[in-house]
Amino acid sequence: MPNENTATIAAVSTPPGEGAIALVRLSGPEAIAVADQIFRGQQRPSDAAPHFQQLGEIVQDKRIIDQVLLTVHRAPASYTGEDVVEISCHGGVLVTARVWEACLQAGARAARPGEFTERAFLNGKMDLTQAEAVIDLIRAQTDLALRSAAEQLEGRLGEKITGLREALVGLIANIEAYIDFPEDDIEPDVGAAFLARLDAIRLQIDALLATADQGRIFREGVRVVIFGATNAGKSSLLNRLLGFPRAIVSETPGTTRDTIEEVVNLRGIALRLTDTAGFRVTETDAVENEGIARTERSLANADLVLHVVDASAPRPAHFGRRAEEVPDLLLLNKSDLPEHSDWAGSEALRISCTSEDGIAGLEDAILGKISAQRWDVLSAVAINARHRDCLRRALAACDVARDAFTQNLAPELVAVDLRGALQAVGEVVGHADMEKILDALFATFCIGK
Ligand SMILES: Nc1nc2c(ncn2[C@@H]2O[C@H](COP(=O)(O)OP(=O)(O)OP(=O)(O)O)[C@@H](O)[C@H]2O)c(=O)[nH]1
Ligand SMILES: [Mg+2]
Repeated sequence: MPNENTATIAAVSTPPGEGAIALVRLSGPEAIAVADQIFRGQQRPSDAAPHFQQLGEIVQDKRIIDQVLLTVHRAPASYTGEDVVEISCHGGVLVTARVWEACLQAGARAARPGEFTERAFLNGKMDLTQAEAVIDLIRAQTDLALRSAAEQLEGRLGEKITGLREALVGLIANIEAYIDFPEDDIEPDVGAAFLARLDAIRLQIDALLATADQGRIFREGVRVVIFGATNAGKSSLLNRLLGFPRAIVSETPGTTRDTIEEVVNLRGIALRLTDTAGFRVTETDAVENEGIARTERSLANADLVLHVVDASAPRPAHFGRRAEEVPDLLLLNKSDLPEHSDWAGSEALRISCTSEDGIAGLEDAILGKISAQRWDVLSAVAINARHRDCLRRALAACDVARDAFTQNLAPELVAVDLRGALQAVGEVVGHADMEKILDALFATFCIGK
């Protein structure tokens, strides 16, 4: 029984359903031998030149299953770093399943989700951030998300992490020199230089941590919550921005009782729009109270709030009640009707969901608000929740190291904390081979005494 991680695996790599072609992929030491058993063409796969396609047939129990194109990639020059065989067959659901089953019968086992990419990582073909980027790339819903994932796949985040690790290793080497020579006190200017380097590292980690919101926004979209009194036209606005009648609109106040969420692509940026139950002050039934509780929860997690009011009606009693910690846009809706005198002189955007007046201006205003945030929507490096966890631990360890150093604690203690930081930073890219890098670096490191 071959080891779990070295077994030859097979999977249908294209999505299920009917298509012109489908791809069945094999990876592992026996991939080419499996292909030899089931493929009949001019050349046996084991004799075929790598990366060239050849036409042939998949045969099982002497019956032809399909005519296919087959490509052999030999280790390590393949996606997974192992021998890989790719079979492009016709895209019928049944045909594809039969080709895949033929692979299994010839000795491969069914691949788990993500197992090809996992092997690429295990074989050093990519770091963990790149493996994660493959998933993001597949799931990207907007151009920006796609670009961010593509840049991560190229290793931009990985490079930044490598830079951080090298800087930390340099610092550790520096401090360990004093462990080896305990009779030497750390001179003040050396100490100041050490702190400056440590602070530079802390700043870099901080800058990466600041991209976490941006990463969430790339992956999930900007959370935009439509809020306001009942009947103000919130659901009408959701429908207008979506371009189709998703939510029920009616003149009865309290129409929307639950939150409704939809994603729109606003010029390349995904907006996760939430329509909420309207706010009213009078005591209402339990369902409506639950709806309002949900509204409050949505508001608590919002990146941007669109506060809709009916401009033809007086200013509602709750108006201005919300604390302003989340950026919001005040929208005077129903601008097609005569405006109530309460709104005279207001600078707020005037829109009409009925006539569509002001909607283009609203889109500009939403994009303006988004670009004014800390998120730099045009810089594509962005971390995910796992990276954030590692980097937070790294930053905390650097802070402890800094305190230990400024309190003149033993250099061993400082080194332990810095190693902790190095370990945590390394986890971002999936490295734990700290000793190896340290050894390599120490080999070239001159104590200079
Ligand atoms: N004249 C005019 N009427 C509008 C406009 N926008 C919405 N309405 C009307 O206002 C009423 C309420 O609209 P909704 O979109 O259901 O309002 P809502 O804020 O979602 O209301 P609740 O879900 O009850 O909180 C409906 O009769 C809409 O047709 C507008 O721009 N102009
Ligand atoms: Mg509504």
